[in-house]
Amino acid sequence: MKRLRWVAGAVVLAVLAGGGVAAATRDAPRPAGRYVTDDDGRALILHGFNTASSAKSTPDGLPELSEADVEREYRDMGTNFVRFLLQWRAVEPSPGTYDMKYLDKVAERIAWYRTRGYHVMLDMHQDLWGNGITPSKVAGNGAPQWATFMDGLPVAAGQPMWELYYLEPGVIRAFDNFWNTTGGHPDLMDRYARAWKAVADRFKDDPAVIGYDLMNEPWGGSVQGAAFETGPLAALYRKTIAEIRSVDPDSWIFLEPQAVGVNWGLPSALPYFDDPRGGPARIAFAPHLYPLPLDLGDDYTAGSREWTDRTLGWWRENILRTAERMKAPILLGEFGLDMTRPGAADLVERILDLTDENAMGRAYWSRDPGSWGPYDKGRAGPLVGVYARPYPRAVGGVPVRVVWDEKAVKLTITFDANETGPTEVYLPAATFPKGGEASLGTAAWDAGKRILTVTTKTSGRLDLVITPA
Ligand code: IDC
Repeated sequence: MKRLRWVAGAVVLAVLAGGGVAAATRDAPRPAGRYVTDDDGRALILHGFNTASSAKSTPDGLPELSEADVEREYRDMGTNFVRFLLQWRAVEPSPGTYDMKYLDKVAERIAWYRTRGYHVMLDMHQDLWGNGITPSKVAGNGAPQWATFMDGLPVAAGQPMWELYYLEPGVIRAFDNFWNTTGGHPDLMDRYARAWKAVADRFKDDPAVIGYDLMNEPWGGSVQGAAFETGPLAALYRKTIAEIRSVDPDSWIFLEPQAVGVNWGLPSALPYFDDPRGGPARIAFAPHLYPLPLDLGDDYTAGSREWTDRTLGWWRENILRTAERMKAPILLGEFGLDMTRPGAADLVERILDLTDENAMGRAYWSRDPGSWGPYDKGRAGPLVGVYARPYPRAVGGVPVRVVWDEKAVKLTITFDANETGPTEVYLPAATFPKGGEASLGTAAWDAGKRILTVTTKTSGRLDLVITPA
């Protein structure tokens, strides 16, 4: 039965993706060649976690997280990035009133990351619109109650997967009212954009905050696909970009496509967005990746592994094509699965290889304790070993590709050097117990942080090879 379901799902996906696949073989796009950069202009390879799903349901909207948790994460995996969940309900508890105490508590958590050299992206998270969706056990989160208008339409409880609630009339109506498809609530998108202005105003000078992910997994309600992405979603993004830029010219703005379909590898229609900042644009594309066979309950094994690998190929081609249109660097904002299932560690490695080969950043879903996360009941699970992987955190040039050859214990970073600064490489204890040696330039090893800083010549294409010391 399960097998039948994924076969059916895969066939639907193949038919839907047909156009994209054909186009992909005709003119495969080249890797994005655009990067999120730090203040010196070095390209950043962002490697980290979504933190955390718990923020969806805590009364104060903060994730269940301590500074010791951040310390442990760095010690165990050397991450340099966090996609930190915010909740609109906590930012703006009543219309036009922004909760500065909440933002101060967020700032306190950002400081835990800042002292350890992390970059923080703030993610205005939502699933199924908001906590005000009834019945409450459907796991809606994000939007405040005052912005939730279901117009008396029902939501049937007891769906087998949380995503299926997106198809319930009450949830669809809440979105239709937000996008003002109904014509009844022209103010809600402006409120959302101004809530972002308040957040940006609070964090614009925090050096650890790299940018803002404007909306998690946008859902169009009764307007779907290209009509949604080029219509109401693009309108919301333009409004929000303008509000943010009125106070913060420098932070990166991360835009997500419609989640349904694109998460499975289908093309997105998200258009190019102008960045009114003066200077090079700082707009990035931040899609998610959840292959359909796994969504349908299969594992990364046998026939479903083959379909999942095809999905990864489509996803890559379609994401690169959209990023090319948007002239934007790419961050994989979410991927993840139950790590206790067969093949799970292989899939995570495969996705880390894919993002390395295209020098994209990535954030695993999620940092929460449990079978998906790195730790369960306080103990490190299989994800920790896979995620503790050598990678260049910052590159003094434009990365072309990163290849981690685990068998040969060799990390190769190909990049076009520029004058932005040294390249910093994280080297985990398991594979580089005494640190690393660099094939080029001069290297300095920080044993405490497990970072090799390599200064190379400042121009030309380089293959920097790191092997164990
Ligand atoms: C999931 C949580 C789960 C929760 C559900 C609804 O893991 O505990 O019940 O959200 O709030 C996404 C979403 C992300 C999901 C994640 C995994 O962005 O919020 O978290 N996922 O299902 N998109 C695809 C998968």
